[in-house]
Amino acid sequence: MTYLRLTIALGLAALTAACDKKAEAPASTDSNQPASATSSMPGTMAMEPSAAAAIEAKGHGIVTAIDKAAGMITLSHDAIPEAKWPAMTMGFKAAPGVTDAVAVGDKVDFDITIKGSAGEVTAIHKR
Ligand SMILES: [Cu+2]
Repeated sequence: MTYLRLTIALGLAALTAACDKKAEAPASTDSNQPASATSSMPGTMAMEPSAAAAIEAKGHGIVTAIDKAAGMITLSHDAIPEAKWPAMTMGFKAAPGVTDAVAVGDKVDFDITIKGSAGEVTAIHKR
């Protein structure tokens, strides 16, 4: 009796151990990849370094178009070193408080939040 139970217990333990090893295998393969930070920061890792990093910056330029319905303002802006942007003309998301505050042709100073290649003008005023 005792032997039988022991055998069963050992057998279960061996099965469990085998399952554990199989379950661990993919994880250890992953950590071979250049994801050394993954183990210390599970979950947030993917978004951290690249896409989600928003940059707050100040800019100067001229309003070339305003689309209040779309919530967009187009600015011919000077270089923005914080985002490594050269001078260019581009559209930004803008809240009504921004699109209502200025007119096409105005020289403006503005605050922007930049994510990747897109930006939102969060404040603006005529120079
Ligand atoms: Cu730009």
